[in-house]
Amino acid sequence: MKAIAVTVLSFLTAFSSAHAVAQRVRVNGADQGQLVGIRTPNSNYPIQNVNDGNMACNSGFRTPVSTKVIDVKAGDRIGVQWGHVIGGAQFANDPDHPIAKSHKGPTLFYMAKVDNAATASGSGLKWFKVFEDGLDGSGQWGVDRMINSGGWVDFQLPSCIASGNYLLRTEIIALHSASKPGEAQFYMGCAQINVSGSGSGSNAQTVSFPGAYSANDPGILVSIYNAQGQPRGNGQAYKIPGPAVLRC
Ligand SMILES: *[C@@H]1O[C@H](CO)[C@@H](O)[C@H](O)[C@H]1NC(C)=O
Ligand SMILES: [Cu+2]
Repeated sequence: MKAIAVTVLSFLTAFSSAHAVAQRVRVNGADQGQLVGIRTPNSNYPIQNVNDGNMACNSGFRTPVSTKVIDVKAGDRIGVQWGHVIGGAQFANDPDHPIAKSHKGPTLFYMAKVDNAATASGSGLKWFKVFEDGLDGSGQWGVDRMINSGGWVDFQLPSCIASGNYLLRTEIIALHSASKPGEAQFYMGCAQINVSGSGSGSNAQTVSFPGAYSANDPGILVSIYNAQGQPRGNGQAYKIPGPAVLRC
């Protein structure tokens, strides 16, 4: 029964391309506009190789790429909105907007200091994690909460962040087929922000993209299905990939 349910699920998702792209930013609830201050790929397909050279910010961006750098303050609530395609839904009542419900997994944010967020490449940066939302005790995932919020994932910018330009990396890891190596799906995008505040910086643990993840990390090579075949976790705590979240 479980095997059948899982097979049908992966069959359906393989043919519906029910993926997503990050495409809007909001600051304390104020929507900055579609594709403003964020680099959004034309293709909504995931990256599946954790060593892909574009794991930081994705590639194949819709042009012209926004030159906007969004001003924020340390302590602000920053959100990014995901959608099935650029513009949101692909058609009226699109069941795969903001992403297919099968695509259970965590949502994450990382930041990296740059000189100029409008022009900085995502390569070679030192990223620290500022948010993660995985599996809760009721079997709901970060992706479920993202869907329930109309595609938005918000977090509070830590108060100790030093002022300056940053790339803000938003990520979803879809785990519906992740019991097989190389089948976890990574979706990401980078917003361009300028933080003002009196923070002195932090000694957060930093990682590289690619480099932060390994294909057999327990949160990447994992079955998320319970004995009934439901995607509510396998009975063990789900371990979100990457470093610990920065605490000020
Ligand atoms: C960043 O914000 C500060 C404080 O508002 C401002 O003085 C500075 O010009 C901004 N820098 C960029 C590159 O936007
Ligand atoms: Cu997909």
